[in-house]
Amino acid sequence: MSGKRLRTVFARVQPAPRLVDWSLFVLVGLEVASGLLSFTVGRPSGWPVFEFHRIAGVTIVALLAFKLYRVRRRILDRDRWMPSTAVSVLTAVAALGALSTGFLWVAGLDVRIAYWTLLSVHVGFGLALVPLLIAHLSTRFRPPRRVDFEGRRTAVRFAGLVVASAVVLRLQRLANAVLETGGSDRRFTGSQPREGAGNAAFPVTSWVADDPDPIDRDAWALSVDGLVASPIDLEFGALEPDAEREALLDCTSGWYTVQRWSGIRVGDLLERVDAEADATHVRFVSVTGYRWTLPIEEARDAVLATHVGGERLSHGHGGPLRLVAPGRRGFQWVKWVDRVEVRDRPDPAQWLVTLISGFD
Ligand SMILES: Nc1nc2c(c(=O)[nH]1)N[C@H]1C(S)=C(S)[C@@H](COP(=O)(O)O)O[C@H]1N2
Ligand SMILES: [Mo]
Repeated sequence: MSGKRLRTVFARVQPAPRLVDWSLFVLVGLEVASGLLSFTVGRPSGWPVFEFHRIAGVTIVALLAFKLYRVRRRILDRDRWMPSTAVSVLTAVAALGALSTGFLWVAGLDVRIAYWTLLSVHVGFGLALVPLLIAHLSTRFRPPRRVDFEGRRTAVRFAGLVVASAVVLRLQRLANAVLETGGSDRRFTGSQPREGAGNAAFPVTSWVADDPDPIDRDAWALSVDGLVASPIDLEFGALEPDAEREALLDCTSGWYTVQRWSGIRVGDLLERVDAEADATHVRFVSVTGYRWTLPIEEARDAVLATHVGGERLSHGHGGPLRLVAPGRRGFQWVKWVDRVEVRDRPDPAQWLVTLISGFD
């Protein structure tokens, strides 16, 4: 097809500019929301969050193609540059960065860029896109017009676009399976396997910046307190580790590992201190202040591990004691635990605390 023909076809099929722009805005918002939400999903029943995120990502590619085609001269023609063009270009770069890393990740590329996994870079682009898109929108704001959104044809076209995106994703998955890329043995979360047993089998990961000095086991003690009849301080030698549990750790940076963890069952610990009747939650606190809270029934079943794959937990993996919370994402598996606090309510502030605990 000649360039001219292509342009005519493009001009004919492209939706109204405001429809494209506002759809992009809404879809990016939904992507940021579903991407962040996906961080909290660790059980297979939550798969729709991930599928939605992927399908909407493909839909954005199509809409962004229309958009970039439409504005190409404003960007390529230097005489038409305005101060706001810089913001527009940066917004496009962040969007293309998020899309390309997302697609390479889905296609099975499993590489690190400096310290970060490809998936973490994707998250970085996505988060950078939020302020850029808001700035871009404030410089180039055009209110949505009813006429651009009305009509059956618009609705049908849009539905067609979404269906086409889902089909593209299916074909992509088929290609992964046929080509046996790293894309085929991943979890529903997109995470890729790290095989083997023990400390060396999987990476040491920090959620943001937690990096405490190695802990001296002889100076360390675990305190169990809060809504309990008899709080205790347990030295390492007094832990009596006798529980064992196979559990899957799934990090939001895109890898998972199945390990045999051993240590103490939190339920045994709670019996030992005699948790009170109105207790509903259990908070696990790290020496760094990092913390996470589980509902008490779930907590009973969790393990505070001293060992992984038969080896003493290394410092990097949270030794002397770390939380093993099956079904939860990795960032909730608190490392370097030195306090267990029985409570009668959840802990919304934990979200903020996990982000800043590494800075002092
Ligand atoms: N105290 C503390 N616990 C933490 C973290 C952290 O930064 N600080 N990182 C979490 C994250 S994001 C993951 S994926 C797991 C990683 O455990 P690993 O380093 O043993 O692989 O620990 C979690 N526990
Ligand atoms: Mo993680």
